[in-house]
Amino acid sequence: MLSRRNFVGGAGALTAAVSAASVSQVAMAALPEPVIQTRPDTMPPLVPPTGRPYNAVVTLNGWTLPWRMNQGVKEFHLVAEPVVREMAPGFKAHLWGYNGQSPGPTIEVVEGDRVRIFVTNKLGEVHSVHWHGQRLPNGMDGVTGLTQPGIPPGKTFVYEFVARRPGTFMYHPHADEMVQMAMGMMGFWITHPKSRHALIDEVDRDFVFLLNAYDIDPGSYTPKIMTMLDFNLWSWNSRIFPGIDPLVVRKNDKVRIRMGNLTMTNHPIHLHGHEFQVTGTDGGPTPKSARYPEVTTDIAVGQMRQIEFVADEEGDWAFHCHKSHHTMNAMGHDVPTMIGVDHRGVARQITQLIPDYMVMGERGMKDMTEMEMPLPDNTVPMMGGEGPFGSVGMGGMFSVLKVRSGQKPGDYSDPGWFQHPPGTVAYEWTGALPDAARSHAAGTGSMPPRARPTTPTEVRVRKPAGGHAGH
Ligand SMILES: [Cu+2]
Repeated sequence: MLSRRNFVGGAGALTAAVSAASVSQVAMAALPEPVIQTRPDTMPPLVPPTGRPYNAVVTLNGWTLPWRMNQGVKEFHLVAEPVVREMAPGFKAHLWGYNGQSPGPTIEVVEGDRVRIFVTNKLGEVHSVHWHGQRLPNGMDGVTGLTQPGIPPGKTFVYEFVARRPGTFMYHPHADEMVQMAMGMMGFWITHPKSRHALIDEVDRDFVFLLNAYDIDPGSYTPKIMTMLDFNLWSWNSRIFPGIDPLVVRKNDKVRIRMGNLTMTNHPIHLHGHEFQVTGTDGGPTPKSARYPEVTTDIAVGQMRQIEFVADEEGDWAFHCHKSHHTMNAMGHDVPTMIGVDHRGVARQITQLIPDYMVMGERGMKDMTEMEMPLPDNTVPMMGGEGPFGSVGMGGMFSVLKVRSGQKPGDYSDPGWFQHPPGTVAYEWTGALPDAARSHAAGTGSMPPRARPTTPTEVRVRKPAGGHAGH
């Protein structure tokens, strides 16, 4: 279990990795041994064993990179390499990432820390890492060709700077950007404040994840890197629902969620049951006078948004991107609209030729979540996850905020489905249904038409198949 490639087996194993701080002088002169994580589980917060204390974050379906202290410098070792990421149970993608995973591990430091990051390039082409949003010497900014030569395959470069301002940052390649980011290379960086900060509250739970997107044909493993807009997998930390872990909190916890968008489109992220405030952006903490309550915040391309709320309503609350195509998995995007089309006669004729032919979509597409459709190997249905009341007709950028009064402080384990108090679940009306009174007035508009149309018109539209671009 604790092999070199998989020795981050839990909080204990992480601590063992970090205690490399007590190694010999000879070893300290060498590179810190890279820590590799191959599991897609949400790891418990990495409580800092050395350096200044802070309240560690939890990376959704991810982990924090251990470090060692070397004469007052925090040393990390990132390895850029091809990885296999389980995006959901039954579906693995061949991506590029860092230290065994896409996204790479979260890096956590404290304001004022001097940080040294060794980056080893195990890709087949040049690489560099840009520390998105950080104040640092220009030559440490990681832009290939502009501020440094690309890191050649097989070589290791060193980045070193002081984490000057507290906040939430990202890291990603600035070498062959289109390809390397489409392949999943990115990660989160948290700089905790060194002392109490007027604009950075202490919270009980602090979650982080990246919004990313892939175009992987059903049955294949490698993203199509030339895709610009029409992605078919919308993911959080390279996981898609039902593969994304729930965000588990204790009732009345103060919760912070930090989300960074490294896709090619914006994502309006929506939380049910609570109002939150945006308390920080890539630029730093938001002044209190500029905060206001929201239930959705739009995260533009290349942006980070940090939201906070008190989780004071018990239940299983949906938390998702509000672009409905982004809560779909592969195969949900390029199908003609069949609503209202009666194709029973055609179906009968086709069935004589193709016995397995299925009529789909004429009542909507939710039926497809229950249909036993043969799927190619290595893919997931376009939507679906089994809830306590049946299929949840969504995939992609969707998870659940689970608020429980019985959850122990620091316990992130899944408490199961919410047990609703009697009489608090929507129910079927079985009484009589009176006819609704309907208005038949067409309305007048702001100006009367010059003449009445002589023939009544009803537009009948059948959407053409294909040619569906962008979301
Ligand atoms: Cu979205």
